[in-house]
Amino acid sequence: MQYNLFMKKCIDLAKQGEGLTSPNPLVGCVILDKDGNEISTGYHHKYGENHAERDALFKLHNGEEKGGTLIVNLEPCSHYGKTPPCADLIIERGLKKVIIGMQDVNPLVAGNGIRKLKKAGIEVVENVLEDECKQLNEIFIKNMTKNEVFVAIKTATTLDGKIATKSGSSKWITSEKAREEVKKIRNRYDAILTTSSTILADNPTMAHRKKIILDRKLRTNLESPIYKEGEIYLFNETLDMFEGGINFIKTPVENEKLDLQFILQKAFELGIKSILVEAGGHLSGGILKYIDKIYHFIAPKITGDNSSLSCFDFREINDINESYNFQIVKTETFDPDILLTYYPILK
Ligand code: AOF
Ligand code: ZN
Repeated sequence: MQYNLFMKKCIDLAKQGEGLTSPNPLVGCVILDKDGNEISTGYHHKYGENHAERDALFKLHNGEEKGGTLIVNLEPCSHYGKTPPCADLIIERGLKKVIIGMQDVNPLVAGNGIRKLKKAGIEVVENVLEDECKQLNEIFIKNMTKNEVFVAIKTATTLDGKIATKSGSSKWITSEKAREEVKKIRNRYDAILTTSSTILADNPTMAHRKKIILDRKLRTNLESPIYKEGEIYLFNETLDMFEGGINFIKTPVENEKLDLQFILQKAFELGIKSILVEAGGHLSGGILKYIDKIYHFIAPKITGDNSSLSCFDFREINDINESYNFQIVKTETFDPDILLTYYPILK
């Protein structure tokens, strides 16, 4: 039997939890009865709530899952966390077969769930749509395997890679449709990150639960709209305190710039597992060496101005071999703009 379609469904179900499950993974689950008919679905709704497998199984009461198949994008857990092990529940409920997208990278699980199922005589099929499942949980994977925050950049440029004209006029480079997509992308990240330069130039609101603001010399007005809602982490070179609802975090400075590595490390310690950078060319350029992913909207416009601002503005290179290299994994259209999604290729 081909399980790809069911696994795709698990991924789609899992995405309903986007923005709500951090630091836990996105997980979806489909259950088939012994004849292969779909009888239940579930997903991990929110951090601390039932795991996907439990969510799907708890909808069934008459034992119709007995002898059936459970499909899930992440290995069922084997540990007692906020809930008892899903592997135990699957065994108890008498399922015969379990189809898994990827092994859990959480060291508490890491293959133990699969071993438990097999020991109980359940047939396990592994690595179905593994690449897609890994991409779905790329944040969780980086957090668990590297103990580091996942960092993405969102930028919006003209065809010639400019984010603004030299007078700074930039606010609406992309269309309404593209901006709607930006809201969805933001929602996947624990925090957005921006800089004093962007606040001073655009005075944006950037609606989000958590906001990281880099303002070395505390130049921004704390009454600006961006400070009005969400948890604020204000990285700067002098103050270290909590006041007026703002976490001021004193940050080391190098070459007149806040130390980005310190900031990312500190954010992770504060429980921020993923960051979407939405700033100008200097920060996007400076942070390039730490990033995991880029969302690049391109509007069909040309400013044709040599002194317009570039989206990644960080150094001069003379040799093309010194460039950062990327792999483009997706091209989408948000008419009339496009969105390129790409990952760095490590040299
Ligand atoms: C989830 N949802 O659907 C699955 C998870 O803190 P706990 O007790 O909820 O456990 C979290 C761990 O459980 C998580 O790191 C992952 O290893 C495993 N599987 N977690 O939040 C789920 N299946
Ligand atoms: Zn579980």
